[in-house]
Amino acid sequence: MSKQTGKNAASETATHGSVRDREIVDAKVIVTCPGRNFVTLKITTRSGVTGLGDATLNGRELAVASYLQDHLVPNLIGRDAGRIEDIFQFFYRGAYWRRGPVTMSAIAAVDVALWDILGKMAGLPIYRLLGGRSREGALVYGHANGRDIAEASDAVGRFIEQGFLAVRAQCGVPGVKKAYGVSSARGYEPAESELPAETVWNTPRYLEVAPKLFERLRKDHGNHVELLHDVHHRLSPIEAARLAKSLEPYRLFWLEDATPAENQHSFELIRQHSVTPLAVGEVFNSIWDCKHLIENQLIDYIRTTIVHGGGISHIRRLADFAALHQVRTGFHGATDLSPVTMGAALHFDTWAPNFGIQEYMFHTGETDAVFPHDYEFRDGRLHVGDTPGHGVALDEKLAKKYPYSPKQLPIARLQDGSMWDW
Ligand code: GCO
Ligand code: MG
Repeated sequence: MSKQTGKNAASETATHGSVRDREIVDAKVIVTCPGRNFVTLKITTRSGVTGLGDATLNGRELAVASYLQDHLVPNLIGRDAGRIEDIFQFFYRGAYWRRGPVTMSAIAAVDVALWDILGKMAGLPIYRLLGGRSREGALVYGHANGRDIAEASDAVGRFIEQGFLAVRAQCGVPGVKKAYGVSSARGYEPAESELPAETVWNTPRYLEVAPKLFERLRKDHGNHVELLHDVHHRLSPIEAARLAKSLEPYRLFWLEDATPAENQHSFELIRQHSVTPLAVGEVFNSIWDCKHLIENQLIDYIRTTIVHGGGISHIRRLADFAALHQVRTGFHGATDLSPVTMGAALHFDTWAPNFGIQEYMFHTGETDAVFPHDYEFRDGRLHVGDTPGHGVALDEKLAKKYPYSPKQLPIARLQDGSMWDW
């Protein structure tokens, strides 16, 4: 059988794109750096319909670009763009080498571009293809931070003034030169140098300051705003348990990445000691990374989003599995995820019955100009538009003006020089 034809091919109607219309004739990898690097895949069908998928993996962008260009693109040409599930399986099972962030980001770009094409051919936004609206808008949280507690509290106040109902708060740690999540003058963008910046971490100092930050935030801003915090994998399980317990009086919406989760059993220890809700998973790339965490209800929110988790097709499976165990979604949405991922994620958020919250950091004006989109922030929530597909475009001419610029994420060491988790 040829790549693109099936038995019932002839009976498919032109309204939904005939098999001939849907044949993939081009797939192009576009790397651009409008303020930061992004990798985008653009798939074109014979009928001229195009779809976009994000493949950005912060600090490892070119590995995914090559995976796409050298290994996936040659397999896409001639294939039926309508066979989204089969193409996912072809690349996931067919490659023999399963999972991993590079593979899953590349597959995600293909998958999202195909869902975009499906939406455009059907004349429907993706949330309608998934099953329709479950809510009016997706609750989002912004990033407030400060060099000390007072500055962080002022920053939280500014987010509340802008209408945010949920805010993540981070502050500097006395004695630590560059604490995770605290902005430089240019705003928070962790991949800032060609080779990784070295930072030094101090757990006891951090464990002292974190509860004080939230005590102050509740005092200054009351009990109704939702507050979140990201530990960024910097604690051992027992330290994480201690922090989660000490934060209980301040009723966090979630405590994120309290400890690394390669060993999913680690979270059992945190759970035994605390009722602070837990979120994890921005570095995961498949359902297998969180199977034990979810089925044992060791977490409350799963953070794995579309770009690093194989696209809509795989993340839908993950979200449905999470729903069985009352775990909600809380997608990663830092600036290294392009507006294409944000657009696709918001369609998912609008549909998913077990949606929890969506992270929302503002992209720069340059990024927004390269990726025009129809989602918008209103009253603490992001709202998708009704443009067919995911509603995010790419200005290729403008993108060309911003060539790739090598940047890596920082690393962290302990005071004695040993490597730690950044
Ligand atoms: C978050 C994340 C980011 C990551 C970044 C890595 O919760 O938003 O922790 O700040 O560090 O996305 O590429
Ligand atoms: Mg995080």
